[in-house]
Amino acid sequence: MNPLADALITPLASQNNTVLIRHDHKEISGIELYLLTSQIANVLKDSGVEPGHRVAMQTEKTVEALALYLGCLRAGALFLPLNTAYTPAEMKYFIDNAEPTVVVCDPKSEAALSEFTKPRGLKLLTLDSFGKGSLNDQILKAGTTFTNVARVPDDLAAILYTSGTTGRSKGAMLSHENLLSNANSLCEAWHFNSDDILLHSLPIFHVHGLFVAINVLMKAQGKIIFLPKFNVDQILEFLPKANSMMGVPTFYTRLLSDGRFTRNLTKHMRLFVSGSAPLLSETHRAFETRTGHRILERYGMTETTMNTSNPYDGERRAGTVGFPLPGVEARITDEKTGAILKSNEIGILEVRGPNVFKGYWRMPEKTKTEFREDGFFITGDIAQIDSEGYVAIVGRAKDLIISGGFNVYPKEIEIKIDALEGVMESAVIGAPHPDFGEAVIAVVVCAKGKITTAEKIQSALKVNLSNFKCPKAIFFLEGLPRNTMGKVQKNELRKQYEKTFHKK
Ligand code: MCA
Ligand code: AMP
Repeated sequence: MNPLADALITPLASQNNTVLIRHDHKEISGIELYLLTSQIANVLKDSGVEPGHRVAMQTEKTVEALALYLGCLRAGALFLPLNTAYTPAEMKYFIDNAEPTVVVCDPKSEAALSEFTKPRGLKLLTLDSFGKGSLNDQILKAGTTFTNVARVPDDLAAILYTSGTTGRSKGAMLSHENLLSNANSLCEAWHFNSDDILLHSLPIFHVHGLFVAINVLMKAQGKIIFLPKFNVDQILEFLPKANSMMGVPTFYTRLLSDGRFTRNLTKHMRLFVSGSAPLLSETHRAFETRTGHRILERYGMTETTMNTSNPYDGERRAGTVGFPLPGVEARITDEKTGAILKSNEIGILEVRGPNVFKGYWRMPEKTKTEFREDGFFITGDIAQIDSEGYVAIVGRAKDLIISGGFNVYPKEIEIKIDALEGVMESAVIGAPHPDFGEAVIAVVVCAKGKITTAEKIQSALKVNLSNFKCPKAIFFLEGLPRNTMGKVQKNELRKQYEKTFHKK
């Protein structure tokens, strides 16, 4: 038994029909993809990967990268996908923390990454955006049969890093059961079956693109139009071939701002799903007015995969994330006392179910503080459940910015800004942004008698920090607003700078 491989990968072996359609229109059959996963599982085994070992990947989105995920499942390894925007300095932390046996990277970052993979004796393989590189060289020489490594539902399948309020990233450990139970629930909830063709333009290094989109379509044995990234022209080109799409709100606002995205173009579509960040009610309404489709919004987290979803058949209510998925329990508690609140009361959202992760990698103490004694996981999202059971996310207790679906924890950036020459302190906040929903801005106080500039700060940050985390605007103040306890009043700053990205 290998729960995920049995459910998602084994059926490919007898699928002669197309399962993936690439951006260049090349079609890949189930059998071809299955063969590739066998070869990759053999490459991993020959590279010393044993069950439970980690395999890290920071590459562009290719069929080979997807097959690496599937090959890891078959080999009993833990897949560790990493954002392509991470700089080598950021990558070093993940590699030190997760200690993968194999790291697969883009050839462009091979030299930088080998500086720390080599001394640690880790195997570094490359995979470029055309699927070529040293991983592919080994694939070509590898055996084409592989017997899946046996796994039980509680065994880990993946580690996905999520940043934290302390600025240190934590690896969320997800088991076979976590991922499979969610894929099963979503297939049922969203009526996916083998007739479906999903337009896939999300990255595959996060839960949304990988475990929601890929696992669900593979479980349903549907087809995936597998695009390297979100690009409006490409979406418009492939929409007529698809019947469903999943995306972050930025995808939908970008499509709406293009006149070619019409009711006619979307009339054959069965489903549009949104998640990872709040979908504004105005976007929900504008989408319906333009296309006649009501976007189905759902809610999840790296630690839990999907928790709630608006109904497929019932009312998809704008501004809500629907009902808990089958098997998932949700409740609202008082942030300070932990007391369970009644319907319509606002508090912290807690969830429990087979989807909830096994804890943070090598952080047992941190894991403990995020769970209640009765097994509920404290999400850190502020929510409300109405008398009909609809969950609405109304805010966040955690200091988190979600920009275009990517999470940014202010602390990580504040630490970096505060360490710069001429800076006394800083506060990093999110400001409403027409494209990204929220964008990162920094408010900086210069050190006494010293002066620095926004340009200096930007260029210093860009050396080691992912682009999406770098502030899109920097402001200077004489001092940060604080309450009587000395805590920085970020709400005041958010109000002061809320119009930063307003369209003129
Ligand atoms: C790119 N940039 C960004 C972002 N993406 N800045 C802030 N936020 C971003 N998300 C930077 C670029 O580096 C560039 O910087 C500038 O902004 C303009 O980039 P642009 O070309 O417009 O961006 P893009 O390449 O088109 O990407 C935008 C995107 C992408 C398509 C929205 O960010 C994306 O695919 N987001 C999806 C994220 C996602 O999958 N999240 C799911 C997480 P410069 O000008 O300096 O070069 S999973 C999750 O949250 C949970 C579990 C859930 O519920 O799903
Ligand atoms: P991550 O840790 O990257 O998985 O991000 C999870 C966070 O994204 C959640 O805790 C929420 O704050 C947010 N999120 C995901 N989906 C939604 C949604 N539909 N509406 C509002 N926030 C969301």
